[in-house]
Amino acid sequence: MTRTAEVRVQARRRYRRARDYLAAAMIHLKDNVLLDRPLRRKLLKPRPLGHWGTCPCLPLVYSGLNRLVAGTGWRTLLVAGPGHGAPAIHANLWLEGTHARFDPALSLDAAGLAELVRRSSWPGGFPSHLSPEVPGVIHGGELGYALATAFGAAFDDPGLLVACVVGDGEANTGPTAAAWHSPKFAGPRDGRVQPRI
Ligand SMILES: Cc1ncc(C[n+]2csc(CCOP(=O)(O)OP(=O)(O)O)c2C)c(N)n1
Repeated sequence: MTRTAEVRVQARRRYRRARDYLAAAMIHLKDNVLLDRPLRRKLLKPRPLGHWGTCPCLPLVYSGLNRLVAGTGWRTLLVAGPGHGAPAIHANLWLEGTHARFDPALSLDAAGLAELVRRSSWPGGFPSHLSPEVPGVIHGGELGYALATAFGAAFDDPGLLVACVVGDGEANTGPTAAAWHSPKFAGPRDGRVQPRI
């Protein structure tokens, strides 16, 4: 591996560790996000909303798409179905500086980091699911409509690249079962969808 390639791989590993740590911290920590004090029970959120399981997957897709957008400028939409994946998306929004651009309290420093972590799963903080008040998010909250939304966006705009992640819980919903039939409605000028399971 060349030196440049090695540096890139290392950078991607560091980014992955940072965003995964941030998502876990958002779910569980009230404070002490830099872990510069001993971790005590009173620093943990008593009733975390959601779970860690879905968090490593979503950023993998998110940062892969980011790379594509940065390299090609391709118009892209990510439809994030997993209901408990909000911390993972927030972690990316914070690391890339989008949060700070729209809300100075979420600055790219220790104070902004503490605020990001405090707001997750906390009264008056972020909603537990992604919602339109989060920068870049246009819809969210109710489980079942990710696949239908993705098909609709792709049919409507053949030049738009749409990636859609559906969780196992959402896959059990009626709207998702119906959405698998969407290609039957595609006309000759509509965008195409290539599902991958
Ligand atoms: C219509 C509807 N029913 C129930 C819920 C509550 N709910 C939120 S997330 C979730 C589980 C989602 O499971 P999955 O799709 O596997 O996503 P993950 O848990 O991995 O985030 C449920 C039932 C909801 N948001 N909308």
